[in-house]
Amino acid sequence: MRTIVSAVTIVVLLSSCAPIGLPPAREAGGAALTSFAIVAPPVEGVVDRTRCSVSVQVPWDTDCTGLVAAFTISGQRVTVGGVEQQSGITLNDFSRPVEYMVECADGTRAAYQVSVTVQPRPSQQKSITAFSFVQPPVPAVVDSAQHAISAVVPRGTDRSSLVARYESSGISVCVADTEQQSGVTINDFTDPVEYVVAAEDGSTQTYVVTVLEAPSQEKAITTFTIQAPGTAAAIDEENRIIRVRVAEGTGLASLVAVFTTTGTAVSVGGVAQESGVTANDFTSAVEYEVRAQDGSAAIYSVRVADRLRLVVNEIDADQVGTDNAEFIELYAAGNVDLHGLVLVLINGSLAPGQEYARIDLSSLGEMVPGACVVLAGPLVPVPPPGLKFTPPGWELTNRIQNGPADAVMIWDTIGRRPVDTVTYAGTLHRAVIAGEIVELDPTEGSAGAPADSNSIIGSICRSPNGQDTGQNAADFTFCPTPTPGAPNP
Ligand SMILES: [Ca+2]
Ligand SMILES: [Ca+2]
Ligand SMILES: [Ca+2]
Repeated sequence: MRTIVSAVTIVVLLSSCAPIGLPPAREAGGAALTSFAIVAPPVEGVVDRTRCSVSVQVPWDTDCTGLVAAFTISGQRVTVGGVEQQSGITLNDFSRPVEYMVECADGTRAAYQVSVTVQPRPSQQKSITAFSFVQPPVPAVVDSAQHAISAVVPRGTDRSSLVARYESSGISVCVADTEQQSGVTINDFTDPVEYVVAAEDGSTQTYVVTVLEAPSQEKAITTFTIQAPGTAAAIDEENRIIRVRVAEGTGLASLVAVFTTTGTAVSVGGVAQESGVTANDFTSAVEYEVRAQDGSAAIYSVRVADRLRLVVNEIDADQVGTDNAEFIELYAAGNVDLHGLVLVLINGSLAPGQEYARIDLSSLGEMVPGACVVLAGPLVPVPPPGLKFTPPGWELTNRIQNGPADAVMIWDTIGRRPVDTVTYAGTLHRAVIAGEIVELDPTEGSAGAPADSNSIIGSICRSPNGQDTGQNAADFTFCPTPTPGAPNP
């Protein structure tokens, strides 16, 4: 019986909050912890009277082994482990949950579990871990040790208005007190920019962002001429060949070039070149090396010629009956670069004579001494090593006028002067080449080459082969056997 009474008493005494280790119970009987705070550091606790618990969060650097609590109760007294507590005075070790037992005069009790948790230490992280630019999309190098960020943007980029995209472990990033938004905020990177990263703990780290413009790759020769009479030049930028014509008879062994360049230095055979000063031997092609700011180099081949040793060697303008196998044979007496040369056909029935066809020889490359090129349609066989070239439209008949007084001219579009002219079946002392306002004399000497024939097989040919005395009447004859691609008889 006594055992039963004791059990009932215990149940009544603990009718409010249950002791630690048992499920929480609702308050009853008036015993309650009504407020709870830690004195130093001063932190208010949260009292849950339903669960009979108190939770307190103290700063990360608080030593919880000896804290004083200030509290109020509804009841007579409070004990911890049997020790009566005095608000604002009694020290306790809160490194583990502490049970505050509130007792009323009537014997009812409530056990409150006080849990003090230490807030995590605020992060000190304040790194920039990635950095790039949005437009142009250029990555930057982040030097974590030096807190330096560097990027090279393409030449011509406006560095005064760039948007950076970055990743940071801090809580904020500022540039001159302006909080940054990755991928949004515009800054002027003309000079180095300081990015200040703030950590959660209030500390900061400055990164210096330096953006440089890529060095120039420019290394072009933009103008070129030679200090000599009658000079004309053409720069073939695609192939980096500069073709220069000087007056016939000009010595090539020591000529001074005048040029402009987008590079930083020009040299020939390792010798620095000064425009208008340095002389070179242009007897053969001279290689100009142009160095760019970025260190890269380009080589321009400069070819200077005082005359081009190319002649019209044979013309078959007229075949028996329909003219379906016309051809013009060109012969090189020296090395000839055909780029810039055209063959112009001139109608001598007008006064002055007028260009009626033009064949660009540029695509035929270079000829060696003794080589020949035959401009002909499909019915003209050209034995090797002769080179055949069929101009557009030459699969048709009647491409070459038969005279009287018609002419063909090799025209140098770079030097704007004739290389060789042949008037046949008469003379033509005045002709205008399309694009040129001057009248030219296609007849070398007082008489031209002979006429071709519509009734006899044959051609108009230089004889001996390739001979050029400057007198077409003397150099040409009527050959009864055409020899396209082969030496004339
Ligand atoms: Ca003809
Ligand atoms: Ca004919
Ligand atoms: Ca021939």
